[in-house]
Amino acid sequence: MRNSLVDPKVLKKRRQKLGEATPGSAIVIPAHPEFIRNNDVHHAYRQDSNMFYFSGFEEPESVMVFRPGLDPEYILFVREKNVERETWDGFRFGPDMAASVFGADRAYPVNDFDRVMVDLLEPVEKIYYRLNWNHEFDSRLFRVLDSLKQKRGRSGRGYPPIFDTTEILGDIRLFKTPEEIPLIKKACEISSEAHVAMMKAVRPGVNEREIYGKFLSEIMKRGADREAYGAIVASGANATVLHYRFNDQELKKGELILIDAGAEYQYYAGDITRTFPVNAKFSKAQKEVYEAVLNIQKKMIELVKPGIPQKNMQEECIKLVVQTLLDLGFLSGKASENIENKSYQKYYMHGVSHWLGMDVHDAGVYQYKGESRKLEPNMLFTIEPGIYIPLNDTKVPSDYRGIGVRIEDDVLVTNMGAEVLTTGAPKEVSDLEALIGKGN
Ligand SMILES: [Mn+2]
Repeated sequence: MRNSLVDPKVLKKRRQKLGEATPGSAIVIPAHPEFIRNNDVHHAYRQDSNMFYFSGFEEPESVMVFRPGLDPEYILFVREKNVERETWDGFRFGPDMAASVFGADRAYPVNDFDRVMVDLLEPVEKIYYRLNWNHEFDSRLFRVLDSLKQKRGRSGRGYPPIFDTTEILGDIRLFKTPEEIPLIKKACEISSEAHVAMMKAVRPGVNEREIYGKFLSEIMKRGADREAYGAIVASGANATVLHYRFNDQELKKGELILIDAGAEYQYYAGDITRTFPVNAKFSKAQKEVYEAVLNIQKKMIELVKPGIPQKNMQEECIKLVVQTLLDLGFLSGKASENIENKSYQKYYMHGVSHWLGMDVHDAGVYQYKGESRKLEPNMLFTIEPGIYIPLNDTKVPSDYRGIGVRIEDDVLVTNMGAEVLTTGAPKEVSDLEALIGKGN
């Protein structure tokens, strides 16, 4: 007998919160699609974050339906038990066990979805469903809606309206609960420790790919399920390519290496970037840029406290980056003009922060009732300023060209300010220089 990874009482509380926000409706969340038809190869399956957050159910092909206030209120559609298929694909709960383990009022075989769903939707006024996300399921739901319309006949009710779930579910997931925070801390801790291991492994002559392999091995060793996103291991001027994904160059003496990598632990993502010299010693130019970015990052962390509009983070970051670029002599003129004409975008062109959680770019809106969302306790996000100097930028002295620095930590808003969850990965120059290349 297997258990739910998440305490069913916790799942129930999450659904209650969902019900308060969606009276008179049915919320429909399908499992993440299974991409096994691709060359007959099975890929590691990960449940859809919303499905997992509200149901805890990890099997593919399943669907959760929640009808706040109605009976049955919480319904699961799951694969039937099948001895032969289970020999191939592993254990299945089946409807009866799924209902009792995961606390559903009713559970049906997913093959009965079309038929049962018409009856389940009959009394609701509206549906919450994420359209254009899972196309196969879209078609399935539309078929059900057609049957429903026919069943309703000329009652004047017709199709129920469909509302997008993104905001309403994101609004719940945005606030991390006491059960989530230890898992998030663990994901951050595993990620931090793997970064330290990579620092120790970095030296001239090693390939980016080997460092990436080190990361995967270190996070797996510590119980991670997978990497939380495709890691970036970028040495030299590769670091100025924001979404560098080749990870195949040899590390060279005199270059920096930028590593953006995070572990996923029980569905929670860590997201860390560190930048440091391949040969354990920053050059004068590298150190200047690095310490400038570190300074910006620390000032941004100090800004974090409840009540601050989220958009202030980006605005403050741009101000700090522009001042830094003026100090370095890479930009000229007035700070306000450079902010106005966006000249800084040549050196800094991405967002400084994103929500973090079960998804690396986690659910949750940034605008709320037409205004920037204000920070509140238990929100979790990254702070990741960077400066990237193009290799061919003849406006800057040659020893600065091709330097790319980003420093990223994961930050939880507390009642007082911020708790940095990724302090296990050093970022001070002296700490880095003492660690790099010191492994076997
Ligand atoms: Mn990030």
